[in-house]
Amino acid sequence: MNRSRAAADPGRRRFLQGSGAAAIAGWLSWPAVRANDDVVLSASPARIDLGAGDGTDVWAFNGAVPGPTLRVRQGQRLRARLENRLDAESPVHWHGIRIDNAMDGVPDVTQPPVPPGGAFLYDFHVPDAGTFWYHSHRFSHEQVGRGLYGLLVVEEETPYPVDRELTLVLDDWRLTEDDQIAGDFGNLRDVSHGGRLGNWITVNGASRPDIDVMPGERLRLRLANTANARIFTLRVADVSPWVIALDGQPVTPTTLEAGRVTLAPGQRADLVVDVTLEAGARAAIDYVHDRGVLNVASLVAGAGSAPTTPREPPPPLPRNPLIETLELDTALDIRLVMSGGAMGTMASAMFKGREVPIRELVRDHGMAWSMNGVAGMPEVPLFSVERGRTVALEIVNDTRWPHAMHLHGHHFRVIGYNGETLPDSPWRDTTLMFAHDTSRLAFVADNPGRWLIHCHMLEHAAGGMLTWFEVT
Ligand SMILES: [Cu+2]
Repeated sequence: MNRSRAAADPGRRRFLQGSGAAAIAGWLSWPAVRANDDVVLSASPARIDLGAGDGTDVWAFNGAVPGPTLRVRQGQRLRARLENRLDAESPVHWHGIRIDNAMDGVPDVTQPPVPPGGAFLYDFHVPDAGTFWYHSHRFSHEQVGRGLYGLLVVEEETPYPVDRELTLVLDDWRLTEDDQIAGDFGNLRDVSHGGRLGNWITVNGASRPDIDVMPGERLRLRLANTANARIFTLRVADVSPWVIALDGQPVTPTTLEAGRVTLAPGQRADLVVDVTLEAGARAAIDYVHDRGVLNVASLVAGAGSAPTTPREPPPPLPRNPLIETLELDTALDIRLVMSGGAMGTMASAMFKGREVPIRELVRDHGMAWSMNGVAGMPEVPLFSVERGRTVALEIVNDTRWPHAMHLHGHHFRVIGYNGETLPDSPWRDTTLMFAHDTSRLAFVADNPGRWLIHCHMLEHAAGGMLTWFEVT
């Protein structure tokens, strides 16, 4: 198989993956930074071992992929200085943090892009406890795809009652036959179809890692999907996980249906797992997809004689200080129609103030999607809303593709899907929508500033699927 075939046929290499599972040395010493003091995030090229061969050239924060896990206590202040040692502009976006607008990391919207050799100090309070992440927000489809991301863990004021917690950061790489990142970022096929799907899946930068656990212990697993486009449905076998939070926001603890949780790009889930395994037994964490099942990691029980029966259900996490009361009677009603993509019906879209036919959009501008008829970042906001008002945002997916819609600066509830009312769906910052579906979101616009709405399948955003709103 030559290099171009590997890129064109992501499935092939993926199934070649995992001739031997590697134990991660020093799993617990994964670089974590307690962010009480100032943190430096240095973005630079690095060579790391993804378990694919002799090493892969990536772009990394502090030389590692994922970058360091930043840990900060809820309500405290995080000061992180980005030092850009790349040959490209690279800001940092703090995904899911209800942040001061000036710190949101969107170039030309909330800050100037950080040039090569430049630096920027991100300095903000973290209002919500939970599992969040940070990543580049300039040419994200390339920069995140090359490895510029890490986790941000905001700890509850009172420690949650588990014995230990583990972070599991999933990624999907497109590697060539010589184990390097395929350079075909933003190619038209990826942009107009399902995004950049890779051929090498990693958990914490490793292929099929064995994760050491102790019989009888209770774990909190913090899962994050940092892939450009792959939707991960994960099955955690042989232990019965509970979900306690989604996208950083607490949910009523419930057992996972069929042991599965689906994470669209950008989404996170916090699970509680009781290690009901005998010493030496394994619990597989599998990626369930339409062509089968792929093991991506395993929990491996070490020696011990602790009880292996499940404990009582885990307690709920304390609520975060979101405004949860939605005033739907007086809400600002907004409709957002997404069009375009392969096999779509979009004939043209507005681009930089001009109506442009689809062929020209694609050929000359790399645009394949529109939102309310506009491809790419519009000059005027989708809507402007006074602070404190509820927004009801109906998103119509008039395309043949799923999308992972992400709002900056706010969490929302999906209050309806295809006309069905959803009375208690969780608070999220990213929601997965399937082809031709309509989703109704609602949130209180309580964070002043200019905020993006975009698809977190990063090729879709690069190909036009983004817009913005303003809270005044
Ligand atoms: Cu999309």
